[in-house]
Amino acid sequence: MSETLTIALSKGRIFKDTLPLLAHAGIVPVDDPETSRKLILDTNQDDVKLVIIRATDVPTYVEYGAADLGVAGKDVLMEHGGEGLYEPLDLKIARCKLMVAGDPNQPQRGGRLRIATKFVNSTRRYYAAQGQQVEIIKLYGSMELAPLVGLADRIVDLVDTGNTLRANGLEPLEHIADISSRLVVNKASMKMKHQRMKRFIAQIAEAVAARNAA
Ligand code: PRT
Ligand code: MG
Repeated sequence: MSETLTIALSKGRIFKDTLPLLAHAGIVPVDDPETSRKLILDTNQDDVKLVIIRATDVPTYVEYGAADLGVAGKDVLMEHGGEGLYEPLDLKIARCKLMVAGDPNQPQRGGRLRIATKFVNSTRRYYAAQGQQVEIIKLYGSMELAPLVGLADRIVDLVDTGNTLRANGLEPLEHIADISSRLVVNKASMKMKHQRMKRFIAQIAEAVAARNAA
């Protein structure tokens, strides 16, 4: 009897960078999510399916067992809170940094520093650890705009090359965390499908090691 595995992935860079790791475990999707409208993708293995969802929804699907496993950025996991999940493996893909950014020459408004971000929880924790009282403004995207139009003094966002910041006259100012994507695992699945899950995680771990040795 073979146990099925459902793996939650988001489109874009996480899907692209996870594909070679899955291939190492002998798993190849039948459809391409960038061109297919299917949300459940079959693979070459009858007992493995991929569900394609928003990056921020991956921890929720895995926590509730709608997927046995998933791949999520550490930024997303820090916001979600990791209690309901196992996080057995750093995949070392989709790497970037969570940073405070702004225009260092912009005159400070009086009062509390205002920070625009979609990473509200991580931002609150970061400034609380510094003992600094800040006002956090939740945005869902295009954070770089906020300082330009006087909505905020600073932003907290992911930075890779720094090109997006530079293009908007902003600079990285403070490093909050190094980010990479993690394999996350449903706790019940880990018990109920132990052998299958263990084998899959070992294969992915091997792929990560091989990739980073190359
Ligand atoms: O786009 P959507 O709203 O659907 O979801 P998402 O933005 O969460 O997904 P996606 O696929 O864009 O990102 C998935 C994961 O990739 C994130 O959760 C991170 O863990 C990781 N990652 C790695 C990044 C970046 N690098 C990155 N550079 N996610 C986003 N960016 C963005 C950043 O927000 C900024 O707008 O790219 C811009 C900065 O890039 P540079 O190179 O100009 O510095
Ligand atoms: Mg995006």
